[in-house]
Amino acid sequence: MAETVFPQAGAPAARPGGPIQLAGQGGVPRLTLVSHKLCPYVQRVAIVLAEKGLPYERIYIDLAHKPRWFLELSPLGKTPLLKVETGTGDAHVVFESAVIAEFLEDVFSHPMHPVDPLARAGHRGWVEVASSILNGIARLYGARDAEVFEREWQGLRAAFERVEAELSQAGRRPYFGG
Ligand SMILES: N[C@@H](CCC(=O)N[C@@H](CS)C(=O)NCC(=O)O)C(=O)O
Repeated sequence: MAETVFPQAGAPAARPGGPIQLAGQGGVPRLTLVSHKLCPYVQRVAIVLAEKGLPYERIYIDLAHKPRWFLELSPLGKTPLLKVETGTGDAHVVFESAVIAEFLEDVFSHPMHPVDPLARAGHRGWVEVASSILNGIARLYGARDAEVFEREWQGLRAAFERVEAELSQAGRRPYFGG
């Protein structure tokens, strides 16, 4: 199944303009997000695409029956993947949600990271914390007994408290970048 996702009305217009130029780009590349309906890591990429106002194609796969073409493209067999076709016809695949987000940040306008290197490093660190929370949620859903569920729940609670404490610092609401 595939759908085309257009930027919301009022979203910033997409254009190349990040700190790094895509070789042979020839305009805005065609983007395809290979997705699974329940995957929160896919949503991380979808949020960055929406924030940057980038149109893209979204393809859904069944992770219980991974298509051969997907396994050939994805070294880890995981969603999301971002297919990037440049104006000159070159096709590339970027994998790992945080890496895809960094790629979009590098290449497109409307930066989401702060410019200051220390603040930027801090943002990247918290992205890792978010990944660890998402992994914890998956373990919670998959808990086989009450003991494991309780342990995972306690771990998540502590992690969310840590995030809340960080977010309560001046200039951090509603998002890490204010
Ligand atoms: N570190 C990866 C995690 C992605 C991930 O775990 N995706 C899950 C779906 S939400 C997946 O594809 N699982 C299939 C599998 O592990 O076989 C990322 O950030 O992209």
